[in-house]
Amino acid sequence: MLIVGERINTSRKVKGEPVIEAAVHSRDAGFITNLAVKQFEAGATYIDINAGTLTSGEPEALEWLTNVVMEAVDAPISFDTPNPVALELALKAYDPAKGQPLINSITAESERYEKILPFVLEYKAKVITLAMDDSGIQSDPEKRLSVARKLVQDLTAAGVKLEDIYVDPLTFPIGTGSDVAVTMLDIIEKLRAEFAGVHIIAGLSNISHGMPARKLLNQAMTILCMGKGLDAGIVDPNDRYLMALIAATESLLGLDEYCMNYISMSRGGAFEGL
Ligand code: THG
Repeated sequence: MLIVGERINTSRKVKGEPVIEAAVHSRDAGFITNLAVKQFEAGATYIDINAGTLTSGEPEALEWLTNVVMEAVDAPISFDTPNPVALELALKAYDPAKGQPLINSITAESERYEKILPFVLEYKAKVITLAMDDSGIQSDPEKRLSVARKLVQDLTAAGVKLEDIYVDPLTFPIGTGSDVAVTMLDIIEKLRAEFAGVHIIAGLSNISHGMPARKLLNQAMTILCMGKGLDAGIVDPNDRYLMALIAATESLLGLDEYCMNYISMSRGGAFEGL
């Protein structure tokens, strides 16, 4: 599974404190460097950066984060913003030698689609598509699926390769309705059946928002989604138990030939104490 490390996000709180936002405000490069290095060492392929809570100054903050993360690790970046100005400034600062950038995200909302698509093409980026349009987010799985389908069709018609598209079915907190996880699993299953070559990604930590023992819900949801065909996740790679479960699940799903990766992780000590 492609792991996108979620920890550099100004909305994240540690013990109730907005520590990431504070570090971005004070341009504390050491703090951000540490988050990037720890996630990379734990197996994140992409490092997501999100400065969305900054009401003003998001573009400069995202540009600064881009430079700090590039300095810290040899990993490509996931640019997590709906703001085209912030996205452009960050992409301009980005060195493609770090790998193909990931634009997080585009939607079928007409204005957002038109503003973001040129960056996907110009920077030959991978792109996450959120299944929402001008009517908002549909709770009906068939309707949400049809928005996802249209995005895949429009993007491929515009010249984006299927393998560069990451469809995001949208993860709602389980506290907002007891059917939201089942709906999401249903959408993933149908997407996988319809588009064999597309990637499916989700911000899995959203599922537990507002709940106790969040990690358990995140872990369970990640495994359920993988069973339906999810092949990428915006997750906390520093949750060792989650990373171990992902490796175990890949073996069980036949995605890890001869369990080579599972065995080598075990030999390397990744499961010690679990
Ligand atoms: N889809 C896409 N992008 C996304 C999301 C998505 N980007 C943002 C978000 N959702 C994914 N990232 C996070 C980051 C942190 C948390 C949830 C989702 C989170 N963190 C805990 C908190 O703030 O309380 C802290 C957990 C910890 O200790 O690290 O909830 O759905 N495309």
